[in-house]
Amino acid sequence: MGAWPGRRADRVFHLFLFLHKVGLQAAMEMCDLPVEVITYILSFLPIADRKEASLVNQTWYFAAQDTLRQESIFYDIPATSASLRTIQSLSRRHVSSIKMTNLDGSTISRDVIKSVTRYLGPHLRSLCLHGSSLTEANFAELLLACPCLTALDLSGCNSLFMPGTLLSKEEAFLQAQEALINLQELNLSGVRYLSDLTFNRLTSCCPCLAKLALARCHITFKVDTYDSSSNYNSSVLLSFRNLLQFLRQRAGTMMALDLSGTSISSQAMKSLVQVENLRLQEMVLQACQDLTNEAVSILCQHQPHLTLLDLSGCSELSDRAVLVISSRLLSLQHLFLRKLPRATDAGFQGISHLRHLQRLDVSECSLVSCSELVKAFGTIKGQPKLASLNVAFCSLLRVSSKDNSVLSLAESLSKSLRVLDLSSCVSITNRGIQAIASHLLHLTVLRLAWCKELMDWGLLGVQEPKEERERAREKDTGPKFSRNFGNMGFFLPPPQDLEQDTQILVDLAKQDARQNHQASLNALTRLQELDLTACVKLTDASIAKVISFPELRHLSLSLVTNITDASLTAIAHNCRSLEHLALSHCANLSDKGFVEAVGSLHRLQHLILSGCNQLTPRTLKAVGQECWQLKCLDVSMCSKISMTDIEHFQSELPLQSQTSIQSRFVGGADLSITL
Ligand SMILES: *[C@@H]1O[C@H](CO)[C@@H](O)[C@H](O)[C@H]1NC(C)=O
Ligand SMILES: *[C@@H]1O[C@H](CO)[C@@H](O)[C@H](O)[C@H]1NC(C)=O
Ligand SMILES: *[C@@H]1O[C@H](CO)[C@@H](O)[C@H](O)[C@H]1NC(C)=O
Ligand SMILES: *[C@@H]1O[C@H](CO)[C@@H](O)[C@H](O)[C@H]1NC(C)=O
Ligand SMILES: CC(=O)N[C@H]1CO[C@H](CO)[C@@H](O)[C@@H]1O
Repeated sequence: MGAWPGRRADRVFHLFLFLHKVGLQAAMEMCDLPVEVITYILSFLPIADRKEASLVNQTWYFAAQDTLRQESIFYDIPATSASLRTIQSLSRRHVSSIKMTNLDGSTISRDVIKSVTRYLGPHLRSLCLHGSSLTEANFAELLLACPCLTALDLSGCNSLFMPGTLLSKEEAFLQAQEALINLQELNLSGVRYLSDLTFNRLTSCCPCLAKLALARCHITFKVDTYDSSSNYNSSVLLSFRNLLQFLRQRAGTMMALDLSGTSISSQAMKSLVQVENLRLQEMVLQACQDLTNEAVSILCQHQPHLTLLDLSGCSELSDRAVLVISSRLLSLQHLFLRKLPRATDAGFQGISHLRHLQRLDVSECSLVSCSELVKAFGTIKGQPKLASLNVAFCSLLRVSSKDNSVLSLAESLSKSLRVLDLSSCVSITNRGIQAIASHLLHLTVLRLAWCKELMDWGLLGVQEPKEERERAREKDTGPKFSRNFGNMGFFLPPPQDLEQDTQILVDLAKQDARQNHQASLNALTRLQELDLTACVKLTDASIAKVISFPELRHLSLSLVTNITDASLTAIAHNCRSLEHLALSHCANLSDKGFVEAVGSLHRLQHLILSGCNQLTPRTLKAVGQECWQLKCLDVSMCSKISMTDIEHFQSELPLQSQTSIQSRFVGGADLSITL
């Protein structure tokens, strides 16, 4: 109970912080605002804050409920007895989307299902049962109670399909027909026992189906060589022929298909995309190992209206596929091309033609260089819509002297970009970061892990210190750089003599004006996630100063080994929304820092401290006392914390707490024994 005042103060603090931001100091001073006003104010807050605010007192609870109801939030309901009370309280909110994963045959699972059918069923629109061991009886009970379902996720529900009798009884079939009449989305991913027969029975209850996921289902793509007539209604196999037949019947309504992890061939693709009247908007084909450039080309030719395409992990694809996409799919809004080991920069030359693109993921394409890609996006004309760009781990380092692609990227996407992942783009320089901080003011997520060249002056938004420039020059035995070089490189400098190259010097002069933009990272006031993992050159000088973001939820400074308690306490004080904090191998952090910091970090859910060797049970104690919402604590490899300390910490946690603790190799345990 003693904890309550602090908790409440923290919540109120957040609201006040927000009020302050929107300039409503006057409102702050008035204690009793009308509910309508509180509702209005809360509607500006992120969902997590609203949930928190709803716990302050009754007035705030009602105010927050009104705003929460309007959102489609997925509520996670684990199969535990603690859920039973939650379910009852959720019923008052008319919750429409829930996730009940891993239900099994236990009494508690059955109670949870009963409770859901009773309290939530009438309002449910979206029901996820991923990985549950349901019986047909459980399933029928749930369906019967949910007359308004529009989305049903049965992914991994193998026990439901294994007997092969699903909906074979007429009564069950008629009930399902009634319950699923409005169903638009069906997820059957990972169901190993799906057969033509069960698939046909289930889908025939869903006349409005528009989105179908069959990822990792065992679909037989072989065109039947013998007896072709009897092969539709197989009770043991799910055949491509049957699926094709289904698509022919539903061509007018089907809009999205997920066939990830299947062995779809060019031949099969050809038949699929040419189904008469089929106009797909979304196609997901992750990790289809047999998918060829030819198949992608056929897809692009016959389904030019796609707005979402995911070909991540299709290892056969090369530049040809990527070029076809950017020349044909001009309506694309979301393109995911992660992990294409054969794709190179040449494939992405036309990518800026995709004017409607909102999200692009090309991470982990190991032959693609992030500077080239960044350049392609810097040339977008008109009003780009790109909101999310992920070029993480595009590791090929290609550096060009005139390269100011980060600046042009930042300038051209300044209005649209929200998410930028440059993890492991080791060629990004301090000037590049300053360009980001000057222009991309809408960023909510910025990932710069392993960008090892980043230094304090880059984050602080100041000129490169003279000594460093000189030290760098001394180190360079070969070529000399022009005096201004430190000001121009957005990527690392090339090994060539710039002073010989008059053209470059002219360019330099032109750019000078633009380069006066020097903002501190702190200008990105909307950041919710910042990853600086392994930016090893950063120290307290920048970290303690610039990491001050009221909405920051995720922060990683793991392997930023030089930071000390000064950074930790400053961050705790300036980023009170933190939920995930990773500080592994920050060995200079001490108990003193944590004892002080955790007092401001009441929202922490995940705290990663592995390899912080100075920490003792004092830190555990402070964390246990202050971080009530902690779900995961990692103190692996902390040599001064023993297994006994951890057991003690666990025993002090409240009973209903579900904190999981990672503690491998604690207390300097001998690896050979613990392994
Ligand atoms: C609810 O809490 C807020 C913030 O602490 C306070 O201003 C308000 O008076 C409280 N309302 C009631 C009814 O206690
Ligand atoms: C289907 O379920 C899987 C989980 O197995 C999930 O990863 C996937 O995103 C879901 N697909 C859709 C379209 O909801
Ligand atoms: C499968 O069998 C059912 C009844 O057994 C029949 O109504 C349906 O038309 C068959 N489907 C196909 C595609 O032949
Ligand atoms: C960071 O710490 C290492 C030793 O841990 C030291 O060698 C290095 O000079 C420090 N770097 C800075 C920028 O302080
Ligand atoms: C800034 C600072 O205190 N750095 C120290 C971090 O820890 C290493 C070794 O533990 C010291 O060498 C550094 O001086």
